[in-house]
Amino acid sequence: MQAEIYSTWRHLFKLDPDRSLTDEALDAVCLSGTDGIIVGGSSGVTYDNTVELLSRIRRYEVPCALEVSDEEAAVPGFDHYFIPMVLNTSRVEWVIGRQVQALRKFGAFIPWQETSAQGYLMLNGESTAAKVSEADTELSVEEVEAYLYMADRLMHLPVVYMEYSGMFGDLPLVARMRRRLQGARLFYGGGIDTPGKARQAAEAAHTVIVGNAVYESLEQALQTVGAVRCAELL
Ligand code: 1GP
Repeated sequence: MQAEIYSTWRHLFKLDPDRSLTDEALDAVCLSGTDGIIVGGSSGVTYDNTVELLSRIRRYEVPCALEVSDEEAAVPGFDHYFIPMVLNTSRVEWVIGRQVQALRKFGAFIPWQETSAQGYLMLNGESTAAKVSEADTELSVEEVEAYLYMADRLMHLPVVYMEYSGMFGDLPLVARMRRRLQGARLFYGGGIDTPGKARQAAEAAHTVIVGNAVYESLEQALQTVGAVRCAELL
């Protein structure tokens, strides 16, 4: 079996189709040396704004993946597709419900070779994604560990995403969880807005994702690429 495109990705920028980014800023992001770009957002993502962002990113060589959180915004032409499944919610629609609905419509057209599930663990109760999915973010270490075992050992998900979106997370916990994984790749996202935080995250997780900083402090965001490049897993 061929290795997935993301199996060597250490640094990613996440761009939100519902937020505006100037051509200059997009140019800097795409030429930054990042391993890839994930397109995705928690609200306001449509087919049209996703197509528009993809067409702008496609002027560059950087690999580009789509996180499909709404079937309406499933746009062809990306290098890879991630299908999020929220693990720590009691609302089944966010675990498999919406995904099954989408598969009923589009199952026959999905490029399976380029599609991977992501087991999301929402860890910031204040984030839009956690609120929308009604995630139970108040988890003990043992509970986080149990979710990780569920995702990695029982469900064999290829990616587990510790999502702190908007806040810098508990990196020692992230590192500890990464060491538990046998097959899954650990994605970490949340609050990375300096090279120092990027380095810490890259020492803990296989892949680090920088989102908000692109829009709030671009210069610092760009510096996270080099910081991750120099970091080694602890
Ligand atoms: C969001 O995990 C990403 O889905 C990145 O988080 O926006 O806090 O960088 P930030």
